Amino acid sequence: MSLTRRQKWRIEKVQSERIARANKAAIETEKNITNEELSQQGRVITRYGQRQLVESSTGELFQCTGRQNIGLSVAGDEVIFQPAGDIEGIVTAILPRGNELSQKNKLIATNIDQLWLVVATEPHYQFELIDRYLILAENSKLPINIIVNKIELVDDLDQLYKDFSLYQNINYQVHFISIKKQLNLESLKDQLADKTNIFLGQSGVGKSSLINTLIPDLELRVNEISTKSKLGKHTTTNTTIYHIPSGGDLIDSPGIREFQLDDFDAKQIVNGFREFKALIGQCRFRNCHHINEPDCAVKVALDAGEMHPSRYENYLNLLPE
Ligand SMILES: Nc1nc2c(ncn2[C@@H]2O[C@H](COP(=O)(O)OP(=O)(O)OP(=O)(O)O)[C@@H](O)[C@H]2O)c(=O)[nH]1
Ligand SMILES: [Mg+2]
Ligand SMILES: [Zn+2]
Repeated sequence: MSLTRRQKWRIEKVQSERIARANKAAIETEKNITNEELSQQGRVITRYGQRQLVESSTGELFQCTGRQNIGLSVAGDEVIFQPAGDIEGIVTAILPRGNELSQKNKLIATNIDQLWLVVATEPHYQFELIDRYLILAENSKLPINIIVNKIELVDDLDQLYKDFSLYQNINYQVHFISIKKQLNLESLKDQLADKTNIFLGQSGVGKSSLINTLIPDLELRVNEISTKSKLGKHTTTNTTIYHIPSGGDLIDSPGIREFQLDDFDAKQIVNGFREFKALIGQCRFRNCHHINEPDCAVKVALDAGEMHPSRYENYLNLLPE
C-alpha cells in the first residue's frame, strides 16, 4: 500500500511535532543540570515514547530524555547520562551495542546475554518452529538455549530426552522443567544468574508463568516503576528489565507475544544451522546449496550420520523457493 502525498505529509508533521516536543523537554531538563552533577554510565530499563528510565550503577532510577541526534535508546542499552536533580536526567550518548533483538525492523532490546527458547509438551513442540527460532538467534549473534516446560505431562520422559538430544549434540543447552511441579527450577536459576536473559516462544508454553515464578513480586515492581517514572500504567506494555532475586536480569517484553518470525534468505538459513559451520568451506562448489550438488560436505555428513536428518529436512523446507 502506498501513501498519498497528503498522508505522508501528515505523518511527517506528526513526527516532527513529536521530536520538537522531546527536544523542548530535553532543553528544559538541561536547564536543571548543575555543574556538580557529572556524567554517569547507566542502563536503560524501559522506554516510553521519547523518554527512558535509566538505572545508575548504584541502582537509582532516573527519568531521562535524550539529547538531540543520538537516536532512541531501548531496554538494555548502556548509556551515558547526566542527572538533573534526583530523579531526572538527560542521556547524552548510547554506547555501542553488543547485539540487538529486532522485530520487523523495530528494535525490542539490546545487549542480551542469553536468549531462551521456551517450548512445552503442550502445546506440543515442533522441530521446524524450534529451528526457525534458532536461525533467528544465530543470525543476530544471540546466544540461545532451550527450555522444555510442562514435563510432568508426559509419560515417557526417555522419549522426550531422546527428542531433544539432537539439540544437545550440537551444543545447545536443554533444560527440562515443570513450573507446575517445580521441577529443575534451581538449576535453571543458576544458569540465569549474572546474565541478562530474555524468553521467547509461542503462546501458551509458560513464559509468563516462568517470569512470575522467578520474580514473585513482579506486579509490585511494575507499579513501582510506573510511579518512579511517572509514565503511568502504560509501562506494563513496554519492554522492561527486572532483576531476578536469585541473580541475573530478565527482559520482559509483552510484545514478544506477537513475535513473528520473519522469512529468511538462503544465506541466513545456512548461517542459522550451527552444524553447517565446520562443513561450509569443504563443499566442491563455493556456491553449493547443499541440495544435490556433487561432493557436498553437508550431504556427506548427513550420510555418515553426523547430522540429524530432521535438521537437514527442516533446512530444505525453510529454504526459499
Ligand atoms: N501443566 C502445566 N501447565 C503449565 C506449566 N507452566 C505453565 N502452565 C500453564 O500453561 C498456560 C500458559 O502459560 P503462560 O505462562 O500464560 O504462557 P505464555 O508463554 O506466557 O503465553 P503467552 O503470554 O500467550 O505468550 C497457563 O494456563 C499455565 O498455568 C507446567 O509446568 N505444567
Ligand atoms: Mg505470557
Ligand atoms: Zn554443500
